[in-house]
Amino acid sequence: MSVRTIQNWVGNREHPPAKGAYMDDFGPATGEVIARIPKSDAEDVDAAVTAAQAAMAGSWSQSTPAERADLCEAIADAIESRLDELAELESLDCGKPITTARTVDIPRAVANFRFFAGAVRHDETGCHDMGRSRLNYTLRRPLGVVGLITPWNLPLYLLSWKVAPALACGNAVVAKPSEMTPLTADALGAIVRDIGAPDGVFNLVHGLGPEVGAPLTEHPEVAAISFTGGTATGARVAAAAAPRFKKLSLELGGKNPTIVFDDADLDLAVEGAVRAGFTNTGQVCLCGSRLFVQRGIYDAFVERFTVAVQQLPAGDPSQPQTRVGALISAAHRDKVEGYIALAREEGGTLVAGGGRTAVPAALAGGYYVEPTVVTGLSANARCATEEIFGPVVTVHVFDDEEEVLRLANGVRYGLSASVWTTNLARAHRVSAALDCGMVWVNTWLLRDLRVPFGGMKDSGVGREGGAHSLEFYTEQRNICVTW
Ligand code: NAD
Ligand code: 6OD
Repeated sequence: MSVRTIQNWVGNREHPPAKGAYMDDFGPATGEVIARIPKSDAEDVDAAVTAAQAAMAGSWSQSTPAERADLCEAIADAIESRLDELAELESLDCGKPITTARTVDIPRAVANFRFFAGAVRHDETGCHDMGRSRLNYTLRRPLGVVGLITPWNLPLYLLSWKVAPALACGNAVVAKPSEMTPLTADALGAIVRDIGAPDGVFNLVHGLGPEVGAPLTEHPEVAAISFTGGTATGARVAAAAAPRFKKLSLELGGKNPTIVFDDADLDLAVEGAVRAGFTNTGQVCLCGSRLFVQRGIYDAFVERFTVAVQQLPAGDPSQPQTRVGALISAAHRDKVEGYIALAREEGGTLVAGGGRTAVPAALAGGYYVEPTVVTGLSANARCATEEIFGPVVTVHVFDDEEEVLRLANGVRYGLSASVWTTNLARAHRVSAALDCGMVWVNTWLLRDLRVPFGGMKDSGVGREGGAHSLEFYTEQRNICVTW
């Protein structure tokens, strides 16, 4: 395979890094180098911010919501027309199953741009009539230059989840995608140029977190940082942004419970728990990696769940039937394998997986771990409370609502949960008592882009989606008029 070199995007032009340094991008399916990417630094961040500032000083600041909606729709159309190519790029860069990339990642990137085009077309702001010739009305104003920092697990899906509302609201963007999955972000740079977006509204700087993400966060001309990634990194970003009074959105890690009650529809619950546990090879912040099953159905459920997990087609991400692909890197595979070893030390029993997935010789250098199920661990064990972010689910028994709520809420994270029951009153009661930002009942990761998306505790601060994103990417100005 030929190894291509990509560049940063600054002012709609491919922009080599100032110091001329590059780094390797590895393909998780084979462990081979698939691209060379800029190893940028603060100088490159500066160039991108300057281009973004120039855009804000030019015609972009006079653009109307309808014009910006048209721009977002043009980006959506362009992504959609290149769906197969972008899905292949995402699968190659991320090691994710091609079917996941085709049916989830790229369609969602299209949906993000279309959704926020619609959102700004239909946006309404407040008007408060005080009577006696006194009136307040509220304007939304773009923030200016915004910094968007994203992770590797859903590269274009999560990047577009930030770029679309930022542009739709009239900001200029400096994006910093994960150094491990730069390729679809690069493609987005070309799309933005090709559709004729004004120079500088979308800029992209590749490189490492401390060398690009940190200077972007600290940059005095960047008004807001929207960050999605790990909790430890989020804390560093928050510490850098806070003294500069930047607007900050943090979407961080999770250790999400899947809770199955005795009265659940078993077929639905098994299928849902498998999907929640192993989608994207367990590398979704929302994955249900702690499975709590009520005692009355525990044995039957675990048996069916284990068989279903063992039957998951795992291995070559390029095969359409594959459901569990490669992990993102050798270091991440080592981390996941470390947790599997720890599960044994902590007294767990591996009832499925635990080893490396058997793959063809051509993929021998790739980063594969079998879908793994662990039973018999205390719900307080490290494997059951720390984020593993891989294809590993721990299963625990519980007796009643009070116990499962205590266990489910007993971790530092609070992102999401799924609850499986046919008792409607219980569904509402338990959902209201869970300490997390999102609860799915008898489903998982069913997304409506209008709803508040985000977590509490160590899973983040703030919400994305619908009006929440419009709120984040604008400054509201109240105007009080008398006459
Ligand atoms: P990460 O925190 O290592 O990296 C995320 C991004 O931050 C990358 O672009 C990275 O280069 C950058 N970065 C690293 N150090 C930085 C610094 N000092 N300043 C600024 N930026 C810096 O996370 P990851 O390994 O890429 O992603 C996996 C993590 O992301 C998991 O914990 C997962 O749960 C979380 N995640 C959360 C959500 C959510 O919506 N809550 C979504 C996806 C992933
Ligand atoms: O669906 C979304 O909007 C979203 N932000 C998903 C995040 C998944 C985390 O890995």
